[in-house]
Amino acid sequence: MKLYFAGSIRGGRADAALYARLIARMQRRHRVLTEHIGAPSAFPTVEADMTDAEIWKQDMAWLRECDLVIAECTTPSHGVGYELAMAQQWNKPVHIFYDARRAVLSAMLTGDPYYTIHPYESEEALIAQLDALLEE
Ligand code: 6K6
Repeated sequence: MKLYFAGSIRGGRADAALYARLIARMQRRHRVLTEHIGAPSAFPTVEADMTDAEIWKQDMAWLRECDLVIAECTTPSHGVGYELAMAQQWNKPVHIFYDARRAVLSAMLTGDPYYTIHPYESEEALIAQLDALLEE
């Protein structure tokens, strides 16, 4: 499958290392279109030469192309919220993961039956849920 992984960039990079581990896990059997989200630097340099308009255009093309959206939403992000709404508009299946020890999700996500929400309380539990979803 072609996966669109969404995670915070300008919303804060506290979970960037976690994103990288999740992306590596998903890449064992699937193609992750947005692998730069896990880049270790404060902001991904892969697209540093791109304007915001170019970033938006590229990301929307990948979102249209993907089979499934996986979002890690523990760190709140305007961009991820926007992507989740667009994914719904384009009828993409959306799975949202968040650390219930550290975050309370927006009611705009938990209240919308379109989204499949996966709270987790340890990284091991998160990986197990992700593997089950992707049938590893
Ligand atoms: C270079 C320097 C600063 O930012 C960059 C590159 N920025 C982005 N590159 C790729 N995707 C981005 C970028 N900014 C936002 N996105 C998309 O929005 C990603 O797909 C993320 O899932 C989401 C993050 O949004 P914010 O609001 O946290 O930035």
